Amino acid sequence: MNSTVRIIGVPMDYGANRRGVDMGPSAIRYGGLGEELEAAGIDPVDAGDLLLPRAEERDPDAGQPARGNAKFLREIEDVCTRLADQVAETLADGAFPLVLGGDHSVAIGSMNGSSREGDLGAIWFDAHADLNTPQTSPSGNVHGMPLGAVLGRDVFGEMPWAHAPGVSEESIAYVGLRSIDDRERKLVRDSEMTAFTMADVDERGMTAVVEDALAVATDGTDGVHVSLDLDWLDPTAAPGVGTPVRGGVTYREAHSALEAVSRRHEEDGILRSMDVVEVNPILDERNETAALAAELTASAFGKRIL
Ligand code: B3U
Ligand code: MN
Ligand code: MN
Repeated sequence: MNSTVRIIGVPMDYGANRRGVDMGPSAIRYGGLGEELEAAGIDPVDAGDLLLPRAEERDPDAGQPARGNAKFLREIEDVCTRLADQVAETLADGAFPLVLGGDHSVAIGSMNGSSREGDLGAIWFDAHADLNTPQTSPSGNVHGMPLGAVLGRDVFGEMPWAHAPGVSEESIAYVGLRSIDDRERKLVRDSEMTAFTMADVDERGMTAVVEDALAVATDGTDGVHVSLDLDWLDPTAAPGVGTPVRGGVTYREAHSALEAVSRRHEEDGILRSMDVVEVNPILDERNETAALAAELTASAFGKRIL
């Protein structure tokens, strides 16, 4: 990768089920992101963090949608609108936007900004499907809804800051799913998205699955967004996440997945934007999840063992 990487921190936890992921950007930087990227041959430029009000000062129900439950929606709209502009500006400057969350609702902003450059495919590395909407969500937590939002489902269809018309279902591939809500299962099954679960990873191996996911995300698009939710990993490898789910990806599988992404990028420059989300330093052990987030990002940008 030869373009400049611009790091954009989004210390937001409005969409999460508990506090702490707002400290993710600091923890990932402290975990060695700059050094790791330099080891990948990248010269990162840190744009700092977006400024946002503390959750305690806000009323989670003040911005509830016309139908359903979505906590802190007004605040998330404000942050994602600013983030989308910053991501679009980064791309216009010829740099690569690397967004550090924060909870997974930051992806609404990243993908809206990134898709302004042209049709965008996505690879969703996550234990969860994140396809809820305020109408289907069991929790009201927007971090379970970013794909529902960018696809403009239900009430999100009436919210231009959320719905990203440049992102279409058939260009999205999940890798590593293992925790899907009952109502959400039907949504995934009935969708045009490609879903590789942990069972597919077990059967076929990580590299083959990621290569197929890349084929889905690049078909008919001009660029790919990689969204890396650290709860994709097994909690033994990544304990510092808000919603750990056992049976996840191992340390080695995770690296091989992101290395497969970078190999494909070296061939045809497919990557356009990336976010790294859901690191919760309060629940972490000696910052190891944050350090792993930094390492995996470097693998995506071409860092190799030899
Ligand atoms: N699907 C559940 C749980 C969840 C989604 N994403 C995370 N947790 N991190 C929900 O609340 O929508
Ligand atoms: Mn997620
Ligand atoms: Mn998740």
